Amino acid sequence: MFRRLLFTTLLSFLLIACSDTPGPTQWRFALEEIQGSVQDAYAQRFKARVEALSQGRIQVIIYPYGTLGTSAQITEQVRSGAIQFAFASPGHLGAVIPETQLFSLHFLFSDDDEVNRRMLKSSPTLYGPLAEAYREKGLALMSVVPEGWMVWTGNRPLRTPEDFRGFKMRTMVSPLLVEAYKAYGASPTPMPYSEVYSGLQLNLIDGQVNPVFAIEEMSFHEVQTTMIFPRHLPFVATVIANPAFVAGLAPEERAMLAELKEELDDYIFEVQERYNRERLEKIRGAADVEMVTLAPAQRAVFRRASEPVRERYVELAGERGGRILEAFIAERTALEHAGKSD
Ligand code: 6CS
Repeated sequence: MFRRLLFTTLLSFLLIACSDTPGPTQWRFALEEIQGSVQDAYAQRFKARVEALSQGRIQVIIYPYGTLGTSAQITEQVRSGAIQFAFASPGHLGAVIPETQLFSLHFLFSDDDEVNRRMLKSSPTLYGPLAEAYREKGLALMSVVPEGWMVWTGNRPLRTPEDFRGFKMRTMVSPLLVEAYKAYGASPTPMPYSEVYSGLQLNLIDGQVNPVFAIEEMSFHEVQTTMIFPRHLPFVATVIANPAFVAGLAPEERAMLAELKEELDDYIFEVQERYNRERLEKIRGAADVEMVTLAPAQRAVFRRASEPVRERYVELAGERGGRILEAFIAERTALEHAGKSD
């Protein structure tokens, strides 16, 4: 009797397990940043909206930095289709897609944040020829996302290129970033994000560069005495997806992603501004960090020193890279002039 009951129970468990009541489709989204970051805010909102709009048919699983490996490994997982979505910072992707190193060129963006917001949201150059370069390397470019102006940190102020002499500046791993800091006379030291804190602590590097929110959440300010605000480059990340996955989506799912891109672009612009503002206050309250804002004349010296790096970009990114750079500058200039005549 007991044996028959056990058999029937096991059989019903097996039938339930094998029944074809479908569970939700899972979309995996990997981050290059930890929980509480700008990328996390983007992915959390993406998850909430996708799950609501699909009425639970799609479930989004978020993998914060540290769960799936370095930026390069995450990108590879998107390319292979193991995960569907990820953030990929051009600062790490440049060795694979040289054209994306456009976002590593200092003093290329406008001083006007509204111009930059509009460029990143809908520039025909970024979503045209740059997206084509991503496609050729097996990645779909879904969006280009701002994360805030980059700030240098060190144990001394960096006000002139002379201050950079012999300075071991940690950079992300794209080749052009190395050139960018060599142009100031520094000794650039590329390394993954996860090694920066210990690198600073052990004096393997003298400084690093990142937006304020990241400096705070990665605790870099605890092992540095000085934050320098040069407004030379906003941190830009790209959202990538597996192209075969995107091509296989139903038309209404693709339409949902296109709509969400617009919505999330506006959302994340506001979030990154708030996170950078709030965390600067947090750093001021928690640590005795010297804050140095470069004056226009000091920025002009760095701007001049950075100019030859544009030629290097064209050498690395080729003819299409050259066209992307020219078109980007033309678009930016047109938006700046339009803004002045409003
Ligand atoms: O410095 C880095 O490597 C990282 N910084 C930020 C703000 N996001 C991701 C990236 O890997």
